[in-house]
Amino acid sequence: MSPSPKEEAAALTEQLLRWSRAYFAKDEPLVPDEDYDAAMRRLQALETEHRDLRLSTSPTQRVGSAPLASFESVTHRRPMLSLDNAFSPDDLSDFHRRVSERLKANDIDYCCEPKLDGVAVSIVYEKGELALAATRGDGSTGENITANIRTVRNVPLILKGQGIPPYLEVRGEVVIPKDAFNKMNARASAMGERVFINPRNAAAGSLRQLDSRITARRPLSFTSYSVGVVEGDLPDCHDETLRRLSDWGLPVSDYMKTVNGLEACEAYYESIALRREALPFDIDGVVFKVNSFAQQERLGFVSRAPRWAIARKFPAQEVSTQLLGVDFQVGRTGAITPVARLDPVFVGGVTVSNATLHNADEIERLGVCIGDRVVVRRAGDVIPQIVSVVQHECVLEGSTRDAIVFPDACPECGSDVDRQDGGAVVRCVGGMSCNAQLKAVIRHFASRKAMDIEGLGDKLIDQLVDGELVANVADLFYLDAESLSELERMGGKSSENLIKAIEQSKATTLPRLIYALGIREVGEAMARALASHFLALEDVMAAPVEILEEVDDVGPIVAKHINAFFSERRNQEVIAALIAAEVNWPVASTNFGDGPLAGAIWVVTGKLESMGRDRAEQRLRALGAKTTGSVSAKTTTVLAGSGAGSKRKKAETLGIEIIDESEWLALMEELE
Ligand code: I6G
Repeated sequence: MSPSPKEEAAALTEQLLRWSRAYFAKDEPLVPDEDYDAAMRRLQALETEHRDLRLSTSPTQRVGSAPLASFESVTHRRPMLSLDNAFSPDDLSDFHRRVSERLKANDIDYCCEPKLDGVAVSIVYEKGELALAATRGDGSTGENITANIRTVRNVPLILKGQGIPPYLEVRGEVVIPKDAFNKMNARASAMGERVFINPRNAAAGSLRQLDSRITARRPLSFTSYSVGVVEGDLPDCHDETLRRLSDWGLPVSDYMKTVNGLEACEAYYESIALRREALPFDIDGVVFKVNSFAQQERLGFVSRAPRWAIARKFPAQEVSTQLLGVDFQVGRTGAITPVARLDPVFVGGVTVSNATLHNADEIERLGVCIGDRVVVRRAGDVIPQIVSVVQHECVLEGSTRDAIVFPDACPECGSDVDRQDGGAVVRCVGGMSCNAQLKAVIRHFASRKAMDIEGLGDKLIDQLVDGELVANVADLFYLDAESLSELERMGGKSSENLIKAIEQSKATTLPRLIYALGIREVGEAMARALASHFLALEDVMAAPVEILEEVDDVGPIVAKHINAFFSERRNQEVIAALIAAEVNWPVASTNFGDGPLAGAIWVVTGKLESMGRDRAEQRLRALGAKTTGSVSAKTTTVLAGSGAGSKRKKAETLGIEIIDESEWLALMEELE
């Protein structure tokens, strides 16, 4: 007998919850995405047909709901406090001394966690069901963002397991992981939409949406870091409590560790500081908490912060300084970028004297003028940026507060400029007759991830272009050692080495070549997607806009850029000249199952830093490998990302080769 709609909906709900828990909480997908999507569509259809089956806890309710007029206020039953900060080893040892003195003990266990740079929220579960979510606000009163939090994929709508308190308030941080942020911004820019300044702003902006359907499209992720009001039983220490939350399906930090004493806290701080750049999300320090709740209670609070916790902050990534002036730089697509000249400041571990101001829109958004005191942010390897104006003041002697005026002509070649996107982007129309554009094009073409021509540095490119030895990228392959040796600081040996490096670069791959061409908005990932979709350069070149749009992540704007690039006669001539110079790449097989990994069976597990698992599997399949979701004796290799669990263990037991992400990326470089 076939199940009733109610039974079918219940079974689908249970299955979807189990799958999504495995995917989001444990990072171990149980089924392919297509199966998940099909089950979700079936449940949506059932709920549309039978309205009474649509429960607030249904997995279908994550897609967002009709916009709110405004957010209601929520008074926190227990205030959401802030944390005291430690900015130096001395501050941390003072904290430990205070704790030890008050507890009259030296032997103190601390639970350590990275401090996520996101948005603090409180989520209340009543009888195990998500009932209310609120922002921190001023600590006493926040905003009701329940509809938005429901859309965050790793926040369970219902808790599972035993011993769940009837009333449980969980507190934690909502962030957007760095990788997802970069993809989201790349997509936004390909679609011609506004990009976000950093992951924290993007997370905050996403939670502030009155329309939760918009929030649902943002890659938000929640990590629990403590509990608030709890009616029911919990363990008697912090780390056990977090483990209990995790058992109930709530995400907690993978990096949590309990240590004993001050030295171990310092070592934890150092180890996280070293891994900071490689972590999947932005952090601004680490938090140390006295682990025992009894000891926490004895320590109590001082003003608005607990005495039992401290945030040891990393050196500032944001500092303020004076904007001294603005230069205009011409990039490889002719875009003229305003670059701020700053009074040098030490930020994020280096001295910064320049920062990007992006474009005219950004200058208007910031309301910044020359002479203003501005906040500069430097995170990781990204170009420092100005995030806000502190105050409109002018301390430059004898000068006034000057508006930033875009040039009417290209500052490099004097060509006219074209104003696009409502004036936000100003572009030199000079093309390759503008030496600044030509130099930038060659720099990109020769760069490591493109054609990888070793030894072709900026100074040399300047000389090649200024001396009219090179007028396009193909000309590089027609240089000879004799003419090179006449250039400044280029002896016979260096010239020969460069010619050798240029010669070696001819054997390339299709993704590298597509990336090297420097098509607007086509980064490495998109070049790979184009290559694996079309397999042959001629097919990418001939593809109309509609066909290009079928490729992963290629939106209408990028499709137009790609099509326009290959329609340009000059570009066709340069590509013909590259091929005539014997630039070559392996021709991809259309028959998956052939290729360097033919016969191999791969399993991809855990979290990858550089891409999603789907994309990694696609790349393996394009090389002929078969990919499966579970490890068996037939598996040949397991690619284990961070947090890989049972699959890794099983592979170890079976003696199957396990490789990590960096080894895998190196292998891909070699094989693709
Ligand atoms: O802002 C915070 C970030 C991380 C916290 C926090 C935390 O624990 C890992 N813990 C507490 C208790 C508070 N703020 C108040």
